[in-house]
Amino acid sequence: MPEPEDLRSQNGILKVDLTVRNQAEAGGAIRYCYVAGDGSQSPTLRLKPGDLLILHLKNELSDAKQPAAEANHVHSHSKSETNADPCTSASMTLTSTNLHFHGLTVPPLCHQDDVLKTSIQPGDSPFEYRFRIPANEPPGLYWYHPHIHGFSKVQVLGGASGALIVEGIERANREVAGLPERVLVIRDQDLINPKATPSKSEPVVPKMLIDRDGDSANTGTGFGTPAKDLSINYVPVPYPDYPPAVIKMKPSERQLWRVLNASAITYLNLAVLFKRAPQQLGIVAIDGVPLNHNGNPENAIEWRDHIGVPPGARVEFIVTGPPSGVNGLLVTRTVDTGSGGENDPNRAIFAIVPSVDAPEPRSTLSATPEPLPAPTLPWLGNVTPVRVRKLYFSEKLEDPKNPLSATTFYLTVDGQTPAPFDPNSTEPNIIVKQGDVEDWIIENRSSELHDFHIHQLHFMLVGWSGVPVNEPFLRDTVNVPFYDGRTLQYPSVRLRMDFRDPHTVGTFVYHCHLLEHEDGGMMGLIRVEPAETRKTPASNASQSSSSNLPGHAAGNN
Ligand SMILES: [Cu+2]
Repeated sequence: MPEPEDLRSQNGILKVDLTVRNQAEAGGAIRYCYVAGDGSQSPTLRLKPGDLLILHLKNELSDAKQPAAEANHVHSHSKSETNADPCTSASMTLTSTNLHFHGLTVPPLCHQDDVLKTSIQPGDSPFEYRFRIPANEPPGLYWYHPHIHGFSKVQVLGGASGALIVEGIERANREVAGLPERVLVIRDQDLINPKATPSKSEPVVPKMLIDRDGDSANTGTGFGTPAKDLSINYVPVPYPDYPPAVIKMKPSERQLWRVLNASAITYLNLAVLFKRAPQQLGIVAIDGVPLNHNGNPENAIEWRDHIGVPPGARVEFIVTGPPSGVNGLLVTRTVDTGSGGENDPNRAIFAIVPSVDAPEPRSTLSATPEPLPAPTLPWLGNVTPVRVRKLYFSEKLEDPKNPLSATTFYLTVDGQTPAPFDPNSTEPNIIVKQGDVEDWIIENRSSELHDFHIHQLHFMLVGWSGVPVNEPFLRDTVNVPFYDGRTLQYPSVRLRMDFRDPHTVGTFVYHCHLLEHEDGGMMGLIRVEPAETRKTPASNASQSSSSNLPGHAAGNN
């Protein structure tokens, strides 16, 4: 199993040329990839806090139903029709693309991290992304992927994603200083063998059903046809036999594994097994933020023998490789996605083979790091929220009597009329003042898991279905449990949302990170207004009173 190539900033700058390409495979699946100027595929971008990223993105996507040469020919002809300004284009088609820098607190502006209006077409000249990694960005694993509403799933499922590392995790946590580090990008893709019969080693499961999204439905058994195949650093691990990829490690070596779930819809529940026995994994960071970001050194490592990772999330953990003579296995255990959810069964991802002459991973963390300065803002968990909002995930069948009819996906602010996300709407669902901290209760009224994500900021999980949890760390993506029809109240998460950073000012989105749900409308619009535009004290409490303020910083200026 290869590792993605590293592109590192030098003298405070990382200049990258990426071309996004796609191609139809023999079986009909369409694969997507970022190719860098040096030929590397979907490289890992590595920058230090404060560094400048200058990324030129060239769109060479075709509709991929025809041979590549012919497709290019077509697009060279259509060039003159597609020269709208990419900053205001808002064109959302199969061959449009853009980039979202998932987890980074950079402004939602064109050339930075706007996904509402920014759209690059085939034939456009290379589009420049240009921003600084904020000096206070926590060191850890972030990622980049396209975010064209309606077409996010097809591009990400096809493979359009890559890791971005804000360097210095060893400065935040001495426990990882000097460790070899390994970047593991887990993607999902359409089944390579959709008609295969189950492996003989699997128990027989009920006949495969199709869920509302058109994928293999949750069998509730841990076995059966998965909704999607997985790949690890682009090496597929296909159903039905899951022949694992292979990595070698020096016997009992400690490494930092930096895992990105870049799946479009697949939940992971990772474990490392030696002779079937789950091993202790030392989590040091979640969603790009070290666990001791709250200033508590005792919080530096959280030991677990399995780790749930929803689509879009990241987890970074210390793993000790198997001793000589013992092969290990990275697996994902089954995830119960609910009766309306996809089938995410147990499966192998890669085998770990101990070997004294195993090559070291591509990168090793500094053994003598300078400690990171303490955060300047008070810990989010110690801030009292200025208000509480409630939102809910829901789904509606077009024909309530027919469970196979089309489904509409909603993410609604309580009190507003449920409506799928409207890309033409300029009216935000939520208006917030920069500087505020709010609590959001996100309810799930549907029978499948949803995966709440908001751009531009991190939040803290402070409640789980009404029970305080006060996780002492931050996330940017969180699983919201499904409704099984048996509880008096809908399941929910309570999140402490952090709008204190001035980089959050502007208009951006929150959505379900199961991308077929996002594409289907499970997304909302939020505007964070600069602290100084407070009109009246009353506008704090009411969205409608402030909704007529002129838009700003929405990426269209
Ligand atoms: Cu969802």
